[in-house]
Amino acid sequence: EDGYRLWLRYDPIADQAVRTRYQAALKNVLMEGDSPTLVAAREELMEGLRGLLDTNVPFNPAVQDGTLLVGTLQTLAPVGELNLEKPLRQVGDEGYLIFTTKLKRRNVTVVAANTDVGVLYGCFHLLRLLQTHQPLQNLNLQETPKLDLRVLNHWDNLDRSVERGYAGASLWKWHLLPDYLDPRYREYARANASVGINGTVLNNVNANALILTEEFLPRVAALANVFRPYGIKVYLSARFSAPIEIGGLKTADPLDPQVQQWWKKKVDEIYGYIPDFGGFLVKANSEGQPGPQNYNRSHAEGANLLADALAPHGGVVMWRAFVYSNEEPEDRAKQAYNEFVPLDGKFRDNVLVQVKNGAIDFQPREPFHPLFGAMPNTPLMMEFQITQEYTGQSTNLFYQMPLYKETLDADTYAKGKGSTVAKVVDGTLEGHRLTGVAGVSNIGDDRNWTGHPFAQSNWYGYGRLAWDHALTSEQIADEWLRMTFSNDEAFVKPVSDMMIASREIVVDYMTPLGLHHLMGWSHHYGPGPWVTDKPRADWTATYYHQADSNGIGFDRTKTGSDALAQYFPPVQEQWGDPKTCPEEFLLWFHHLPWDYTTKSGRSLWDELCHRYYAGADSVAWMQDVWQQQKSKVDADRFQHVATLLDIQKKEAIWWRNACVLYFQQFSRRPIPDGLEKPDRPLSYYESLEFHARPGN
Ligand code: BDP
Repeated sequence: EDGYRLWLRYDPIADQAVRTRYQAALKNVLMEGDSPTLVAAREELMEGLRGLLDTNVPFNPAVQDGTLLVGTLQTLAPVGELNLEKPLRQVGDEGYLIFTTKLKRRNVTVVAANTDVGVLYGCFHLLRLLQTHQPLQNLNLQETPKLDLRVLNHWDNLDRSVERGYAGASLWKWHLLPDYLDPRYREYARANASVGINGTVLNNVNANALILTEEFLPRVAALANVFRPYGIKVYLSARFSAPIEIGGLKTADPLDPQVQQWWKKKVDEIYGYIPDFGGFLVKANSEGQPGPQNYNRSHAEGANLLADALAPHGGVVMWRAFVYSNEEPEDRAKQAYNEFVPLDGKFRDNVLVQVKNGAIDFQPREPFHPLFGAMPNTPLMMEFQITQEYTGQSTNLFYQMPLYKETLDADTYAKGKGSTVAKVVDGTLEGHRLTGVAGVSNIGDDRNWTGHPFAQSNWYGYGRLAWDHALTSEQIADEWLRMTFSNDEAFVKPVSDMMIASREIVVDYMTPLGLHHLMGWSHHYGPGPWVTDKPRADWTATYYHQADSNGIGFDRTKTGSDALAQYFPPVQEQWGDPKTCPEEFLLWFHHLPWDYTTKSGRSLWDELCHRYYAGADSVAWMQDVWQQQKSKVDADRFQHVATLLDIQKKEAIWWRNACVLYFQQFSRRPIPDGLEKPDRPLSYYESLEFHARPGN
């Protein structure tokens, strides 16, 4: 049991009663059509049903009681009166219906869609019902994804290193492509399709232009061919200066006709290899990457250059808003908004601006990015970071759905109450047709794909939320646990509770009360609240926590950077007053004295200590919860998770001790009674070097 099968485990259902019920409901399968996607769907069903039901389920019999009919309008039409036209009109290109009905007086189950990929998604859903032991009677499900582009962003380099990757090397074996197709490519595609992910950006946003050359394009095309039957389009990160680096031009100026011509030809060439190529993701004028500003052009002019080249082929540009100026700004949190809001309405129709969930950088907690709601004329694509750069890398159990949901459910008030970030992103607030979400992949060539066995839940959950952001964190944890480990209620409930709690626990021992950017220098592993005096102030920790003898926190109100002014008035009002600001964002927006009274009645210093200790103690609770599952989980995965929780416990104490001792220099107050004192001095924590740290 090495986790290789992810959540797509089709072992026989152990509960005899459940299995017998399913065997009666699904006796055989009627499924016509031989497109690659329908073949993939059929294979999945065959494998899934044979495995889960532990019996041979014949395909293509005459309709009888217990027949499963699967297909599109065209392939199901000859079967007779299913009346699919009207309901199918509601589900769109990727949606599907799953329902039970009577046909020729027989009880049948139907999976129907408008397209082959809709059928595939429907099959995965049906299998999920079985894997999670859901009843199959009286089904009447209608599913449509809420977002169009549901994309993974791989930060994979061409040498197979993965930026901020903690699960081994890149899956893409460029040196063996296009000839050798590693079987994992198909497994990857299956896993993505099973949750509805329909796009993948293969290479790092810090892009190497070589990916766009004829050396690499046939290799990209080979991957695209494997992914296509699973409904997955391939995209590439484009380096803005590619016309110079691989095109031999002297400039990459977006208004230069030669540059425009070069991109048009390059894009035509790409479509020659990959007829359904998705488009480009671009990081420009950000952290040293080249961009239009090198030529005094705007981000819109840069994005439109690529958009014009892609438009004839139906491709899109995902232009990242993760920018902060080369001159040190007064508050990095304000930069993206300042640069992008004036460009609203200036982007072509096939451009999405891709915005990180928060304005700094994927911290354990950030308030939603102020750009959401502030660019009504531009489709904004959400970017989440699935890989755990700032949230414990591959050693900490951190279930991210509560983080994603917190952002998606946040109210921007852009058009009055109820203008949630989710509505901005899904296009319903401003009526956008093009919508999407990106997740920075946590996948590598580790045998279990994601390093930490529970990190699989973040890949799974990201996909599920990308499909339907109305799902709850609890629903997703429940599904994933049942599919990945066990349907035993005595297992699912406590472990789900642990997953849900894990987010707040990590926040507490890393960055409680709205603190942020306290991590170790450069590798971002472990605590580094002392990080200071670096090439840029806004890469240090001291810049963000501002601790001094008076207090702690970044003043983003009018008396400080006034970043709050970028939010709509009701948000400003609530967050602008420390009394009404949610405590989880307190020190994000306010610099407060050490004796400030928090909601618990404790002083700010005591509360800070209390949070750090509560966070670290709660990891011991997670260890207990897991230990109680020993008899319910296979020994391999049980032990792997148990050991990682032991490591997490040590790391939580490390974070706690380092941060509390560091801030104590400024607060000059004792660690409250009853809390165990750190066993080493601050200097010890400051001296730690991590040569053995994971990833890069
Ligand atoms: C930061 C990472 C860096 C990425 C950058 C980005 O530290 O490796 O290149 O974000 O998103 O989180 O472009």
